[in-house]
Amino acid sequence: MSAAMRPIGLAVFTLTAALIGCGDDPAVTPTVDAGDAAVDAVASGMDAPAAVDVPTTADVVDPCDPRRRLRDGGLIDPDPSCPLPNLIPVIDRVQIQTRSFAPGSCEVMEGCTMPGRRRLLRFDLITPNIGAGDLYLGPPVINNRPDGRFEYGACHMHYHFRGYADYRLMAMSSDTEVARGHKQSFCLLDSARYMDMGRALRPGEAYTCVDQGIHAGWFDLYDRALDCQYIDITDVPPGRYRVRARINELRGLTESSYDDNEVFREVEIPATDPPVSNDPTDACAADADGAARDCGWVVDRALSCTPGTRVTVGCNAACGAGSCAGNPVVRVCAGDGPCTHASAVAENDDACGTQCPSVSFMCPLFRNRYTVMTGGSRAGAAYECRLEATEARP
Ligand SMILES: [Ca+2]
Ligand SMILES: [Ca+2]
Repeated sequence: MSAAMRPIGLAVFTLTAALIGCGDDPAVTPTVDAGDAAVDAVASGMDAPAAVDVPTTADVVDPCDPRRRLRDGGLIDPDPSCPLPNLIPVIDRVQIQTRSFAPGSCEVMEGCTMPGRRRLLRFDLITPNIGAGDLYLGPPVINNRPDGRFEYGACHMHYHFRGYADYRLMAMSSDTEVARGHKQSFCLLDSARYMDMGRALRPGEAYTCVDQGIHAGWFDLYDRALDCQYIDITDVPPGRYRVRARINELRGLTESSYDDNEVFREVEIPATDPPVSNDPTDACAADADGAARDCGWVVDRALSCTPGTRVTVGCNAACGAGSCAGNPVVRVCAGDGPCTHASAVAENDDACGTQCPSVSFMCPLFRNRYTVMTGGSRAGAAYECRLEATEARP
């Protein structure tokens, strides 16, 4: 960061964009043993390994601080006398879409769907932590010893918590299962606060894909535009059904309640697909790449800037702000809300000699609000984009 650039005070933010879950086959074997101290723990599993600050005895006073567990060699279950997390599933933004899959695509190889034209029931899955304690998993790999509860997605190049969510399509008035989704694995992280619960997090405090968890009062969002985030309904006749989502079925995560881990949402499956919209946050109807596409985007957040300054926003350490893993893209829109390629203020795929994106633009004198969207360079693909914004006087 040059001397002329400065963080935007409180507006400097770090937010981790969504990631993908696919693949039931564990590419790793459980090898964690609790004996060794993990003081030099390094997270890997993303293509850019990140150092993780593991607390020592001296700097952890709170015996319920979940981070202290890292010292004991990785993931161990929390002390039941400490405040526990409680996850609940919420289904949102249900959408029906027909799209084509190429043989050899990630989603076909990982068993989510089949080659050819397929009809999909897509939806967001939001999992708020409404419990009193933080959910903390830490890095998927401690000293290169993967925890058995994580799996490595070869197509997506990072670790997910195995079998976190299970999706079924059920008949309206019976327990008959009509269609089944892929058992979805998640990278569990802090997407945003849930209904004003919890507390604001300091920059860098939010959990990410390389140091996973969900703070109390925060939620993880799995966007419907992501790979494998659907039930394939190609062979399902039109009619009314119920979508069922269950989380943490195997209780691999310790919660204060398991009775609230199932949710139903009624859906109408029409005979033909609804008209295609121009919403850039819709999932892409075919394979799509690059920053100019108008599908498969995730709205990250809206921000303010100081009119007349030059704003640089991105997730690219080489350009001086933020960091990324995988291969993301960013787009900046004027005002609050998403925008298309034609109306974008700026967009970028790769910058400063890396696959991480960064853009610069003048903060308009008449309108000081902008919205940042992110996505995988290949629509639906895994990425992590920890955005930061800086302002410089021209
Ligand atoms: Ca629960
Ligand atoms: Ca990129």
